[in-house]
Amino acid sequence: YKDIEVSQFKERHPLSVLKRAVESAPPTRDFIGALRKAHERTGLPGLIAEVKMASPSRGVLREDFDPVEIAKSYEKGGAACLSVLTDQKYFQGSFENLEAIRKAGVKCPLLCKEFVVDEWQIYYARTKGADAVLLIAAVLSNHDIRYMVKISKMLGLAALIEVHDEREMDRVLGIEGVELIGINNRSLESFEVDNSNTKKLLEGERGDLIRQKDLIVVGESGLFTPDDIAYVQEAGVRAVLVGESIVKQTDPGKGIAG
Ligand code: IGP
Repeated sequence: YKDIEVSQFKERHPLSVLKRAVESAPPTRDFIGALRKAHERTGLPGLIAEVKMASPSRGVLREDFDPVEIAKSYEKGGAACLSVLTDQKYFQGSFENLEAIRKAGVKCPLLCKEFVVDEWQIYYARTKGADAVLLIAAVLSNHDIRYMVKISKMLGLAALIEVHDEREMDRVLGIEGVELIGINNRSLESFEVDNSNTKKLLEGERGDLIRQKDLIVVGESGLFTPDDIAYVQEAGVRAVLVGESIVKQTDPGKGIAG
């Protein structure tokens, strides 16, 4: 993911124009609050259900992909929040999908799933209806994360900071303003999934610090069965991010219950 290109878009929508658009944009919804509430209400991890057409490891996930229908179905099925892939290059997503879901009257808070490397993308996401953005520790410096968390908050967006290993977790735990951390169980290099990664990163002093700071941790990727969910819950997550296993169901909302 080192060749992320934002320049063409940027020319079409200069930052100065986006800043003005943000001023008149409707208020955002409370992404973290929705996860907390779902967890408190059910005692189970709050679900972030992902609207994803394709992935580099699995190819096209469903031929009849209709982002708005899937989003509505997730909401009906009880998802706390939704994640919408906007990355085009690897996931065949789009900002149009994000905007269409928002405009269709879906009330769940929306995470913009994009490889953010430039603050411009955060402003753009805000104008397209996002309530949260993803920041991947593996591609950003500590300085960038701190700065982008600040920009996100200023725009009323939550920031989900994604980590893969102990080093990234320790970096992120030291950054002021971080409230929501995602542990990705899929390696960005090999695409292998290992749920014990979540457990490993939440053990011992790291887990203590996370509880002390009352951070919300999201278990991400490769979660398919109720046992998988129970396992990461036991490890200490209060939310999960699920894509493939539910997007593929005939009725994605019903897939949540299963
Ligand atoms: C969902 P899965 O295995 O349930 O489809 O995974 C989500 O975790 C995954 O899509 C993801 C992702 C990312 C995609 C996690 N982090 C960063 C793109 C970029």
